[in-house]
Amino acid sequence: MSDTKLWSYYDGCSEGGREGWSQVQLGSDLDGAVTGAPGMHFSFQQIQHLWSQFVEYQLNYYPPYCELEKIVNLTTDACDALDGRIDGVVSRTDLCKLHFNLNSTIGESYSCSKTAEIIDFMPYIPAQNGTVTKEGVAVAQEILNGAHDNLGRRIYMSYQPTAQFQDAVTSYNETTGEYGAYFVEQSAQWVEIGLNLLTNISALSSFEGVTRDTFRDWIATGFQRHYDSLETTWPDLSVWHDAGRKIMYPNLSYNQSIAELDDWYRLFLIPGGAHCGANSLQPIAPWPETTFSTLIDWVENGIEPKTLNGNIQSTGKQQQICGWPLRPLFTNNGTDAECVHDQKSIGTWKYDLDAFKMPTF
Ligand SMILES: [Ca+2]
Repeated sequence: MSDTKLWSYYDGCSEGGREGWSQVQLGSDLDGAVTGAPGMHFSFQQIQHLWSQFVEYQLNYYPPYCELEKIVNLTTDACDALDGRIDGVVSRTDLCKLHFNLNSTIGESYSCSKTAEIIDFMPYIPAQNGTVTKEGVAVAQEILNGAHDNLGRRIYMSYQPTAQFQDAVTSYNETTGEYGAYFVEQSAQWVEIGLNLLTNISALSSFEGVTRDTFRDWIATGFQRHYDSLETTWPDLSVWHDAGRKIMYPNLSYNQSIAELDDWYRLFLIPGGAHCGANSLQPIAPWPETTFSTLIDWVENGIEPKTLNGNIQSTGKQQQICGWPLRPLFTNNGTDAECVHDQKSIGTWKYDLDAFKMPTF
């Protein structure tokens, strides 16, 4: 009888990423896990999906989606070179956040054919033409600023600049020719069923009576009620890690704790990627397609994944993706790729969710 070890792995993305984290946090017997774009922080994520619509409600402006897409494309154009290489890929959204002013997009013209060619999940919207308005930019800016409560304290972070404003999709009234609210269905149901405990299938359909504080309170309620199931932010991974240490390393500095984590945990942010797939708006961006074999090599053969291999689908070329906290930077007219440490950029990824008194790791 041989005593060959049977290895056990997990690989999933989005809700599958959250479920992978759930297994890790519960101390499963997995030897390794790939958890992409995990939908953990569940109570935050669901309410975040409603925030863009609430911004439009508060500012009383419902932009045609084409206007928001134009803002995204102009942002991509303006921030492309900040990473050192003009290739239509914004590899440094952190620098974009630090240096780009959305107001520069006001007055630029946009034109789109009907909805299906913009985004597949949207309701029918006819062809759209116009110019980017200051109202549209105000909506985009408020979304990117992230949710804050009535006193201006932060509730949650937002998407990186150049991300599509999918949560801000508006509906089109064929009778009046006007644009209006379009609720993200899963989140609208979450409020009524997950938080308000209505037993029939219902969904939020109006923001009447809702304030910024309501968003904070929705999150707090969801956090308390679903912490041991959907929230998936249990921070003590010591059972899984089997070394009696906490993931947060509370006695170490941020960069020291990252160095400790490097032994058994890596984070890779994919430049120009979309949610669990390549991004049609940035087609020359790398997408990791061999992550699972990289994990196996790390676990079984001790090959440390300092970078993650990315494949550029449109060209078939390879590009190495930097491991956090290092950030990509191209030099020598875009021909040489580096992974650099940039404390100011790292700072743009850290938030204090001071609207809450509970710990919000
Ligand atoms: Ca670029």
